[in-house]
Amino acid sequence: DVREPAVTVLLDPDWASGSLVDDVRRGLTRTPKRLPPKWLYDDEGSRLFDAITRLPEYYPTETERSIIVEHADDIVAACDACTVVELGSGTSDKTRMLLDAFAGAGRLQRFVPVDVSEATLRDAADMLSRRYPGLDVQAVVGDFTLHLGQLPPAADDGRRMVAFLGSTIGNLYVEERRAFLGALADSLDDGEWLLLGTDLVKSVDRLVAAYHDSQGLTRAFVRNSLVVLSRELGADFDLDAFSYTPLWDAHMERMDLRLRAEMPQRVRIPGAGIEVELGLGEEIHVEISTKFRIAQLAAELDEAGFEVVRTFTDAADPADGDFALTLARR
Ligand code: AVJ
Repeated sequence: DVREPAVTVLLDPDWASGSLVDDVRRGLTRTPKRLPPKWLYDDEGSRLFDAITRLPEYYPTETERSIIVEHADDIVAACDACTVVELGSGTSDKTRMLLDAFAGAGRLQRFVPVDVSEATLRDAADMLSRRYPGLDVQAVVGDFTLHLGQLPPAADDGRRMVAFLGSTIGNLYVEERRAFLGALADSLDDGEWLLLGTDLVKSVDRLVAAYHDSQGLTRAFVRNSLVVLSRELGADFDLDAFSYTPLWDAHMERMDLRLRAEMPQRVRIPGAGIEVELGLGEEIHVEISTKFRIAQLAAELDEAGFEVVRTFTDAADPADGDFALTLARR
């Protein structure tokens, strides 16, 4: 029996416009200028990101997929969850392999995809309801930085596993990451689970190549943030006057993706009611992509109230892996 998915909308209808205006006002009037990466994913940005994940230089997506393929059964066997929550679920593409493993073990009762895009979420929820007859799909239209306290409970007083894949956590600054992990731990009960995907520190050459691809897709993806501001807020950026400069921050161990003004300019952003000045060479920080070390990650999880149970990577010695999937228990 195919069950109709339930969809709970936690975002206000004007969430996108309201928080874009707030973020632009705050981000472009501070020094250095900064735009939060969530605004990269409009339709065009999502399409570009999808193309990036298929580039030979961009190893994280395929590597994470291979770890899930290899270890989905181990993950299911190592935890006792019957409900899977996925933060930033999108099309739930990689998660399907995980859900297959839970279903194969007879333990899949409820799936809770959480995403800001209602249309994508409804499509994914319908698809998954048909794929797993009897599965209780409780989709949540929400922002995982705002709504962790309102996640649906596990089915039948069981336990949940929150999957946060794709190294999306690497987009958060250190203090945001600490707040996020703390809030996530607070939102779970003792004994519930986290499955966290993180990209690992590796050679600078490979990291830079992954964010400076030869086809220019990453540059287009990062520049699209200015296109979004032009369309949504009427901003008059001179788009051709920005160069893309990805750099490896060796101290913070993160890729730092910025746009640099190659001509000084004054930009009007009527939708946000501001005008901003950009000096020659001034940069807008668009995204960070933090790379992790397994021991440091375990320490951060521990500090947030999680205990690492198992770490899966794509290498025989986890320390040599390109990407990690960490299973942790609250
Ligand atoms: C989706 C945040 C994991 O940081 O690698 C890819 C985004 N930005 N290329 C990443 C991204 C530029 C990606 N995450």
